[in-house]
Order: sequence, then C-alpha cells, then structure tokens
Amino acid sequence: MTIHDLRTRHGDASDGSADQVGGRLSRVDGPAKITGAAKYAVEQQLEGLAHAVLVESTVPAGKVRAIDTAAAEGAPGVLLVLTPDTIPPLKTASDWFGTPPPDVPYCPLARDIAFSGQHVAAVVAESFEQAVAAAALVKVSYDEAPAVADLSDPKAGDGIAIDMMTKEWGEAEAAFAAAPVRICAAYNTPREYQAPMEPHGLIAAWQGDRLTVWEPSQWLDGMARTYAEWFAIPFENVRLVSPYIGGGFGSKALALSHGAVAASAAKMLGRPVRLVMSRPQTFTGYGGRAATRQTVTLGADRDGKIQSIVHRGVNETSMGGMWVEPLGSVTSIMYATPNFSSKQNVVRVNSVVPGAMRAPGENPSAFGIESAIDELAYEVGIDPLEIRLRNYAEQDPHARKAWSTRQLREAFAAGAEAFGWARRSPAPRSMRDGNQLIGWGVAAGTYPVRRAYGEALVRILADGTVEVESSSIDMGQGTYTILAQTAAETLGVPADNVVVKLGDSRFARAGVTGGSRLAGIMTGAVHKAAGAALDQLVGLAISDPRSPFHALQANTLVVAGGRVSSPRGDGPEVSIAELLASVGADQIEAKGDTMPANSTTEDRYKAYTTIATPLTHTDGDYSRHSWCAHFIEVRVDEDFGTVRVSRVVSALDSGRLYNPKLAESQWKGGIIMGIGQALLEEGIVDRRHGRIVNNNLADYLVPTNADIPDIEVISVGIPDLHSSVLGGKGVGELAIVGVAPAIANAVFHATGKRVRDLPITLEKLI
Ligand code: MCN
Ligand code: MOS
Repeated sequence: MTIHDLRTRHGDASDGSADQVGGRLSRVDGPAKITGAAKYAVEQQLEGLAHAVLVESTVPAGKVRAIDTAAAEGAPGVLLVLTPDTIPPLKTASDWFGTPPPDVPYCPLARDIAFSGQHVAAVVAESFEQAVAAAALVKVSYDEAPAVADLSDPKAGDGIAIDMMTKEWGEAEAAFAAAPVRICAAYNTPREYQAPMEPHGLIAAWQGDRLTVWEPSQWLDGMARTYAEWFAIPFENVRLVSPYIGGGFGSKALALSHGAVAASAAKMLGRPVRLVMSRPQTFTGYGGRAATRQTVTLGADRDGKIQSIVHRGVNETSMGGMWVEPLGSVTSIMYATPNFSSKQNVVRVNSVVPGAMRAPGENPSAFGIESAIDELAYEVGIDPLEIRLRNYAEQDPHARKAWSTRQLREAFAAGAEAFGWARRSPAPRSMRDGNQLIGWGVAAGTYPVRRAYGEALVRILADGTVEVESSSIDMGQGTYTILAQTAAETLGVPADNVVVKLGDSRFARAGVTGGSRLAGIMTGAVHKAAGAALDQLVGLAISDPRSPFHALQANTLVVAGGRVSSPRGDGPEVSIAELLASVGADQIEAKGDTMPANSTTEDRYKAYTTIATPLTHTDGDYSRHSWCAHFIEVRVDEDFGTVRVSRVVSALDSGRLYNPKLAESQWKGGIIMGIGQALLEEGIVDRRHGRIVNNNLADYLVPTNADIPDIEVISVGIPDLHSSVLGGKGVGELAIVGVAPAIANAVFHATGKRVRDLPITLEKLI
C-alpha cells in the first residue's frame, strides 16, 4: 500500500507495516525516555550554572510598598537579587497574533499586584538550595487592595460582553417561548490545571548578543520571537532547544515572565541561569482552564426535536489579560436547530490569566450542551442515544456548509454495539449490583480541524540512513514516530533507518503545537520534503553516468526496503548507500513545506511565529471537525455517594490514523483526563486571600491507575483529504471532549440526581 492509496478501513490502517503511515510502530523516542538517555531542558549540564528562585506575591491585589533584600543579599552563595527596581527594563513583545506591541517597557517582576502568586522578586545563587534559602529572606510589604476572588464573588458582576462570540440565527427566544417542552439549566466548571509531570523551567545562556534557551516548549518559533522582542535582538539570535517535554497540555506554548527573569539574570551575571518552578508556582506561573458558567435552554417538540437553543456563557479572565474560553463552540454545531442564540461574557477576577488546556472551549461547551440534551431526553422520555440521532446535524448548522466528513452516526452505532447500550434499562436507579447503583451515560464530543503550515528538511546520508529535521515538538503525542513513518513510507526505507530530530529552533520552521494540528501539518510537510529528496535520488540514479542505472535509460526507479531497482526488475538492485557511493554523493537534502508557492520570507515568519493563520476549519466549501461518542458506566455507592467509572467505550472519528497505536493512546489519555475533570479536579480558591489552596499534586487530585477502568476505543474515521495532506484529522484533544457530561449523565441514570457543577463529588450526591 502506498501513501496515496487510502483503502484504509475506518482510517485504521492496522494492516500497514510499522514502516508505513498507518502502521502500529511503537514510540521511537520510548527507549531514550525509559533508559534516562533523554535529556530534558533543565537537565543540561553547563559550566558556571547559577540558580534562580522566584519570590511571589502573597496578596491578590494592591501594590508592592517595599522589598527588603538586605538579608537575602548577605546570605551564602547569593549572586543577585532582582526586584522591579533592579531588573533592567525589557521591550514589550507582540502577542501571539503578532500585533505590534505598545512602545512601553516590560518588567517581568511586578509592582502592581493583580493576583496572588505573581512574581515580585527573584534570587540567584550558586546553588539551588542557597537560592531557595535566600528567597525566603526577601521581605515584601504590600498596600493591599480589595480583590475579586472568583466568579462567585459578589463584586464580580456580569463582566464584559464579547460580541465576537455571539452566534445567532432564527428567533431563538420566541421559539423557546413557544416550544411545548422546555429545559433550562446552569452548568458550571471550576478552575482546572494542566499539571504536566515536568514543571515549567528553563536554562538561559548568553554568548554576546546571542541567547540560547533550553526550555520545554510547544512552540519554539513563537517563543524565540518573544525572547527576541523582549531583548531587542534579531530573531535569528535566539535559539530555543526542547527535544523532550514532560507534557504540556497547552501550558507550554508561550514564553512567560519567569523566562524573562531567568534570561535577564543570565545576561546580568554573564553566566547561564537555571530557573525551575516549584509545583505550587506552576499553578500561578501559567493559568489553567478558566472557571466557566453556562445557561443552556432547549425548546423542543414532544418527540424530542429541538426547536431552539439559547445559550449564555461566562468565563473568568484576569484583571489585565484577556482569555476567552469559547463556550458556544459545541453548542452551535452539534445539533440541528432552526433557532439559535449564543452569547458570552468574561468576568475579570484577581487571578493569573487563564490559558489553553486540552480542548479549550469545546471541553466546557460540551459539558453544557451534552448535559442539557440528556435532560431533554428524560423530560420527553426518549433514549439519550435516540434523541441525539433525532437531532443529528446533517451539515454545519452555523457555517451552513457540508461536513468534510462526520462519522458521528457511525460512532454512535459502533460505541453502542460494543458497550451493549441496547441492554440499558431506561429509568434512573433501575440498575444495581448490591449496594452499587449502576448508571449508563452517553455523550458526544467534537474538535475542529485546525490547519496551518509546516516545513521540514529531509536528508539522505551516505550510509543510506535518513534524517528528518523540524522545529516542531513531541510532548508525548508521537510526533517523532509518525514523522519517521512518513519519511520511511515516502522514501521506501525502513522506519528504523530514519532519525527524526525535533525541538530546535534552528531546524526547519513550525508553528504552534496547539489545537491538535501538528500531526496533520507535519506529516504533510515531511511527505513533501521526502518526496523531493526521493526525486533527487532517482534523478541522480538515472542521469549520472557513473550510476549503475544509467545504461537502463529508465525514466523512473523503485525504492523499497532501502534498495533501489528498476520498475520491471530488469536492471541492477543496489542499496541507497551503494547508489550514493557510485555517483560520489555524500548526501541528498531537500526541504519541503506546505506554504502557498509564492510565499515571501515575511509570510513565512508570520506563519510560524504567530497564530495569525488564514486557514480556518470552515475555509472553502467544508466544515472540518473530528467527532466522538463516549459510552460510560459508573457505579455509585448508595451509602457513601462515591462514584467509580467502571467501563468506557468510545468510538472516534479522527479521519485516517497515521499510527493507530499512538492515536489510541492519545484518545485514552484524553478520556482519562476527562474522568479526572468529571470526578476529581478543582482549583479551590481561598476567598479571603484570593489564593489557590490546593496548588500541589497531593491536594489537586488527578486520576491514578486505580481510578481508571479498561477503556475501549474504536476508530470509525475515514480519510478526509479536505482536512490534511494525508487524510487525518485531529486526535490530541478530541477524546477529552464529552467525557465529563457522559459521566454526569451516567451518574443521573444511576442515582436520579443531576449534578451540574463539576467535579461530581460525593457531597453533591448525598
Ligand atoms: N495521530 C494519528 N492520526 C491522526 C492524527 C494524530 O495517529 N490523524 C496521532 C499521532 O501519534 C500524533 C498524535 O496523535 O502525534 C497527536 O496529533 P494531533 O492531534 O495532530 O495533535 P498535536 O500533535 O498537535 O498535539 C497537540 C495536542 C494538544 S493541543 C494537547 S493540549 C495535548 C495533546 O496533543 N497535550 C498532550 N496530547 C498530549 N499528549 C501528551 N502525552 N502530552 C500532552 O501534553
Ligand atoms: Mo492544546 S490546549 O491546544 O496545547
């Protein structure tokens, strides 16, 4: 099977060998990680390394009155104490759209406090322990001001209307008023945190006006641009290195103020500086998922057909920054409705600006609409799966365009079959096992196909091995592996002979790894670069008089298993290494990218260092999304109200899968995170101090093995060439979407109690 041959059953080309796209090759970076050979950013051993530790505000609002650094400066090993007064001013950098910044200085240490945990000072010392000890001696006094702790603070108000988010068609309010069946409920999600295993941190080192930063990064080119702008040096002078990343989940795409502090300290000292956040600091160093509130009202016929959806959403943002969590994103596309209205506000609170966390927008959006349609199902007495099919959207109801592919019906069918949904007894509290109430819930999920551009370099070396280079990254999704497969298949070499090098901003450019777009972009770019390298190789073999194929006068050759031969098998057969040796070439190198042909250098810089990309998911004639259906069983202890997820079957449409083994792993990871969101995760705010109290992995609960049952994932995708070069759609974020409502729906089925506030903890059930 070739790369152009898309006869893959349900996009799951498990018949493909590991050397091909679609094969189940195990992670090629796995052995390095397991044996400890993989070096993470802050593990670099550099001569003269100094250690920085941050001092953070203990009040949520007000001004720093004074910082007494005397004791810290006199402490053993201390090299430098940085405060807003002693750190040299930087330039303000542009935002991620590349908007030209205001010409005002930027200070990464704050005098004006907008949240508890804001960086106010930093201590740099010879050793990490000395820096920690001295940081404790820095005395900061504040003029405290009243703070808005969170969304439920009476001072929070209704917030600011984000008109851009308004989506409306028909007469939603009137149709709701006229509908025979009406559902109206509020759904809330708390602050949640990415909590990757590897905390934020970096090493910064200067050589003259050149800066090297070893830092875990989901976006080398974007972060390099920010560092360059802060320090007013050319983009080319910044090198970001991030070959291995211990998870990001959205939290590692941007250069943050702690990075500016470390790079400033390194510059001042003329020594490399390492700064690693403590686990508590990671909770305020970058914002987690914003807390959200939604009201969903559904007007329907008695047979469950939706006539109107009115949706209002609110998310929290910070005092100075703007984060919009698009709450109407699933609401507006999942079901067909003639009348629709969705609006959103944001409310400013004294917190760090919230940020991207696996499926921002879609995730809380699905909790609202997928809970509400379940409520409607019980109201009209129709099976929750059947009601979803009755309201199936045959085209994108908002964009009014055909779906590129939407295998959601197939997902419902395959999931229901594997789960045994037909055996469900409809009434709440009607299924039990001893004192455990059993509940079966279903919910759908979706994530848009975000597309952008990518670039790759492919090099065939003299010994026949192949190198692939890209400044894109692998934080655990499988980029190394799928790019090795793509190059192997395109060139006709074993995947074992391909070395993929990622995570260095000096390599061929790539944009942000966010929005589940990297696999589609980079398989396309590598396919193109490898195709160009293959053309060069075959061209040489045919045209060079020294080549064993020269006399054949063939117009093409076949490369398979790393060996070159004529299509009819009538000539010589040599290895790639032998061919290169015969023509005296020590390597072949080709770059490939997916940018439009006439792109300028400026276009490229913009495409890779900003997110101002013109390729929306509804560009052209189609609306492109991945889809899924989750079927979940819970067991609720009738006496204690404890909820356990005992079975998960999910059927998912991500188009063609580049590597089913890795896609399944991604999907399961998303589902596990969804189980955490449903039952455990919640940033608890101490309203007196505007502080997250459970800012550590003992108190901020994430699921462990004992919380997770067997999870069955089924691929129902078909190749979607409107979505990517090779026919895949997004995988990374899809599966978290819809898990929490499926669990809430299962809990209702088990107990008769509807929980509309995540997480579903036992006190909400008894
Ligand atoms: N894949 C596939 N077939 C497809 C698409 C993808 O087999 N059609 C597989 C590949 O192994 C690919 C992976 O799925 O490497 C993810 O591809 P994609 O959906 O394009 O997502 P990205 O590579 O852009 O990864 C980012 C995405 C996001 S946005 C978050 S958040 C997230 C996620 O991936 N964070 C993760 N998955 C994560 N997984 C780990 N281990 N750690 C994180 O921090
Ligand atoms: Mo993912 S939250 O888009 O990095």
